[in-house]
Amino acid sequence: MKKLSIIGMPMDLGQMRRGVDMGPSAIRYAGINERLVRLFHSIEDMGDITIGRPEVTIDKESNLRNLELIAEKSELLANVVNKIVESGSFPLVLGGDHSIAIGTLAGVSRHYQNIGVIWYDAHGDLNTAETSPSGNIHGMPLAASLGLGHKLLTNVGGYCPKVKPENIVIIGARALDEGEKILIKNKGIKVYTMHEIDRLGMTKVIEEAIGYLKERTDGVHLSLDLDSLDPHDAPGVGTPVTGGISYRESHLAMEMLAEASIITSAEFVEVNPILDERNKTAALAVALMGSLFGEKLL
Ligand code: 6HN
Ligand code: MN
Ligand code: MN
Ligand code: MN
Repeated sequence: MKKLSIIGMPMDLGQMRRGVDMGPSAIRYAGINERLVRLFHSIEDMGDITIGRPEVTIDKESNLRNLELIAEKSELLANVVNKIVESGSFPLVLGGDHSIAIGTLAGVSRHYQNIGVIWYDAHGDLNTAETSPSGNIHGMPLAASLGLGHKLLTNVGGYCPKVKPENIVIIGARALDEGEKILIKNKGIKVYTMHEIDRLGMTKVIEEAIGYLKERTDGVHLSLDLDSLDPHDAPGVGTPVTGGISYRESHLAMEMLAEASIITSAEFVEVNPILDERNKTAALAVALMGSLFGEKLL
C-alpha cells in the first residue's frame, strides 16, 4: 500500500531572507492534497514542526548564523521523518530553507545501508564555516550530511556521516563557491551542471543519474531546491540564479524518476511566498510533486 506522509518544516534560520518559513503554507495552499490524492492510497498531513520566532544569533566561534537553533530543530524533524519511514510511509518534507535537509537526511539515512541523494539545486550546498561566503547554513546541508563542518550539524540524529560522496548526484549547479568546487573534485562527487544539461539534454542526464544511483544505492532521497529552476519559472526563492533548469525539463526529470521508481523520500525547499508572484513557485512545487509521484498526461 502506497502511503504518503507530509511534514512541514517552516524554518528560515538558514539564511537571511525571512519569508521562506511560509513555504509549507504556500505549498499546501497550492493544492498538494488535491493533486496527490489519486496517486496514493492514503495521505497524512502531519502539520508543521514548531520553529517559533527565535531571535537571530551568530555563533562567536564559527560565525554560523543560528547554529544551535538549527541543530535543535533539525533533531525534531529527524525524529518525525524517522518515524514516518518506520511506519512504511513515504516522507515528503516541505521547506523551509535548505538547512532542513540536515534533519531530513538524519531521519532517512539510518534506514539504508547506502542512501543515495539527488541534489537538484543551482547551488552545491557544500560549504563549511571555513569556505562559506555568507555564514548561512542553508549553503551547508550537503557538506554536513557528508560529515563535514560543525559537529552540531554533522551529528544530528546522533550519527555521522549520513551519506557517502559517491552516492550523491548534483543536478542543475551553476553557482558553486571556490571551496565547493575543490570539495567536489576531492571527493569525486558526480555533478551535472547546466553545461551538461544543455549539452546532453535532461533525458540523458536523468538516465545516467538513475543508472549510477541504481548500481550503488538501496534508496534515493530527492532534495529539490526550487532555485534549481530558472527564476522565470520559480521567482519565489531567496537566492535566484539566472540560466536555470526549465519547467519542462524539470517535469521530464520528475516523470523519469517516477518511471524508474527509485525515489524513497523527498523534500521541496526554498519556496519564499513573499518573493513569489501569485504563489507561482509553490504551484510549481506541487506540479512537480505530481510528476514525481506518477501523474500521467494521458
Ligand atoms: N541554497 N553558496 C551560497 C552560500 O551562501 O553558501 C548560497 C547558498 C544557497 C543555498 O540555495 O539552498
Ligand atoms: Mn539549496
Ligand atoms: Mn539553491
Ligand atoms: Mn536558496
